[in-house]
Amino acid sequence: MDQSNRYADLSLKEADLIAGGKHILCAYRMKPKAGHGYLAAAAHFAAESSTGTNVEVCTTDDFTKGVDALVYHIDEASEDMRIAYPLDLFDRNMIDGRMMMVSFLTLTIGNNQGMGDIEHAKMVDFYVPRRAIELFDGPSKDISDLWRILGRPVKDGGYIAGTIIKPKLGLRPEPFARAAYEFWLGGDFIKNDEPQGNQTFAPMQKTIPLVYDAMKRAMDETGEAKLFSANITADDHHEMVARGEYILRTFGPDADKVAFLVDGYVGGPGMITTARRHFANQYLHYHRAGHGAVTSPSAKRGYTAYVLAKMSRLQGASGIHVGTMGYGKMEGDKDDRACAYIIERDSYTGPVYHQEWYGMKPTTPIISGGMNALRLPGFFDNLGHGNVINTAGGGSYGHIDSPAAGARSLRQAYECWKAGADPVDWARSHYEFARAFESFPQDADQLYPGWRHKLRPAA
Ligand code: CAP
Ligand code: MG
Repeated sequence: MDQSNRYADLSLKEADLIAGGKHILCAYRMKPKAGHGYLAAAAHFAAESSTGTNVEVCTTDDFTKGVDALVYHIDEASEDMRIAYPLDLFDRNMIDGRMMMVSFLTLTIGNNQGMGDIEHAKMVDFYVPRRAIELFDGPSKDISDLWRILGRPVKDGGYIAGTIIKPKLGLRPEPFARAAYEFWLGGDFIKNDEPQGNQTFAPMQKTIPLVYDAMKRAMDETGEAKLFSANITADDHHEMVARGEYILRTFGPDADKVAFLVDGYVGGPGMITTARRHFANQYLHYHRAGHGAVTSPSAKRGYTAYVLAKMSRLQGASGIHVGTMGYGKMEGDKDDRACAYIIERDSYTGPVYHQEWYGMKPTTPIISGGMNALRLPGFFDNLGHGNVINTAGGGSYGHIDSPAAGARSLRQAYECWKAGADPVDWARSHYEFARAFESFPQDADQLYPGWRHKLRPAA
């Protein structure tokens, strides 16, 4: 059934919809199944994403039609389909009237992901009006809170050198805490790896006290504040709360140095909001493990990493992994810097829409995945700044001298980039950075050909 007379209005102007402030706009790459007209398929997509189904129903009244989602732009050649969703479509909390991300997802990336007349559809950008910015939680803490704790300027406080306790799983409490201590002797920030929690071989109630003791000893020895991002991901809201409260009790006077890690893609918006609202005083670290299922360029459905990052800021993530933009081990390329810009700036034009954030706190780009000191200078060149959290697991625990040396090599890489220095020249006067060349020789050969004879002058 062609529903385009109801769920499409190509006379609508995007600028008018934005000026009106009453719609969330979504842009998709959509291809209909063979034999289906583009506009008819798009209209059905909008129907299923708002007030309709595949047939007219007798219960529809004029008010219903007033909250129809409307296709307002299509370009079949580029598979560009844009839909205007009235703000009133989206569910609101009974307790405080706020908007919720699960409603955005269930409508804009819900049933429409499996329709019989749609080959595929993937959201590539969305726009929210000012009222939506006012109604989503947004971050309660941001990187400036971490810089303050680290004794840095709260504006442009710079690079936070971090790691992930590796191996990903298998360390019992004592070796886990030792790994943390050894990194903190040189670095700023440690996160649980995304699957680490309360495994039977490393019960949280044994591991966390030892990690706190390691933090205190490292802070005493270095005279520097240290940060720990503790994983509180769990299916049950009460379990998450119990974990978070236990960790804060254990860290006691240093609880401000604890961030909470949540595996937000697999856990979903509810888990993020549990952490955001129950622990509003803690930095909320959104890990996106699993996102590749929908965000990978090879995925034709779901939404892009850019959309994921933008959604995370609305939900209140203090920081989210945005990939390594082609410099690390995960999929990505230089243009993924847009995922950083949309969450850290107050105004940015993405692939389709310009977005103003009206002062909503920024979400920190968290850079992770196969990074080490050698890969960082090129990364910073591409991004254009170093106001990020970088977590390098292999890049720290794979350094041939020690995790602390790995940490120092990361910071020296950042200082090298800030100084605009040639990394091989810089390595001559920065020992741990030089030793990163020896630690990761394949990277060194690829990134800095001829480094050996420059760094190891003939004896
Ligand atoms: C990195 C990491 C992160 C990935 C996540 C891992 O470890 O801990 O989870 O970076 O990817 O488990 O692979 P390494 P992304 O530093 O040892 O690679 O940040 O793209 O979401
Ligand atoms: Mg990991």
